[in-house]
Amino acid sequence: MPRILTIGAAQTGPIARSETRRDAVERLIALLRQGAAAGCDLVVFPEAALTAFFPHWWIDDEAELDAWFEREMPSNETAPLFAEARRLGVGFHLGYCELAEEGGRRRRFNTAILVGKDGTTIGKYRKIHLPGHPDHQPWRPFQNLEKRYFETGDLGWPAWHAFGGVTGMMICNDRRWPEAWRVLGLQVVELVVLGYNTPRHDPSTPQHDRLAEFHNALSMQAGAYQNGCWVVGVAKAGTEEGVEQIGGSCIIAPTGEIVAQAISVADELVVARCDLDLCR
Ligand code: CDT
Repeated sequence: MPRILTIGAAQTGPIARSETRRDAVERLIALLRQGAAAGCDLVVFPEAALTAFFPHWWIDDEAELDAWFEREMPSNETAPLFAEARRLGVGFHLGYCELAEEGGRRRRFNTAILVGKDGTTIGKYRKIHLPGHPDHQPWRPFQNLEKRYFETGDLGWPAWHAFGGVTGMMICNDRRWPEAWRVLGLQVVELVVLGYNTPRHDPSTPQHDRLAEFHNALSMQAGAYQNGCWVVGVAKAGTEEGVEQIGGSCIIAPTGEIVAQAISVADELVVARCDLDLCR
């Protein structure tokens, strides 16, 4: 008996600095509805899907920085996404920036959650491989300040029995590192979902700019093939506040083959019927 899971990769185009959470959530709900109409069990959204990717800017005012983070999930602004998921009976994966009060201190993480068809949160992952630099480097055309704005994730790479299989999460830069895949592979993961914000231009290695899409696909296709799992990788794509980000959101079979791929750098849903038994 095949174990078919219909999955939507819900790429978004850029989110403007001026766009509110409500605006962003409306766009995500529109994609979720398209997913429901296409029979999706699960819709996968990008990394930091609720705002522009602010680590590209130097921010030294704490209150200004905090404004880019979510203090609770769901919140008043994001609750409609959870409610719509429950109404439609479609699960989702969402990346967002998390401000937590833990152990008597404020902690900031680049976080993703997996939400079930009933709108309840199944699991949370906090990004471990934070790229970039912790200091202001004005020579760059844009910054990459994840090492400044986020703590290293402290939840490991758990896998959950969810959506009829074993499901794990990564976030963006994690996909480039073998141990992220292997920790999940050793848990016999059948589906890895991840979002990314990947600039085409890397100021520290501009000779790699021409390889941005290749390295994205290479990392995810190799991870799928070497660990015998489905992979869904979803971009926030297009030119966002002057930074060009790659698209290429795709769904990859355990053979390493891409079975569905976005063709735009805008809001776009691509769907595939994924047989989890192919992982065997
Ligand atoms: N968001 C994120 O992790 N971006 C990084 C940029 C690295 S520059 C090569 C990524 O891995 O895509």
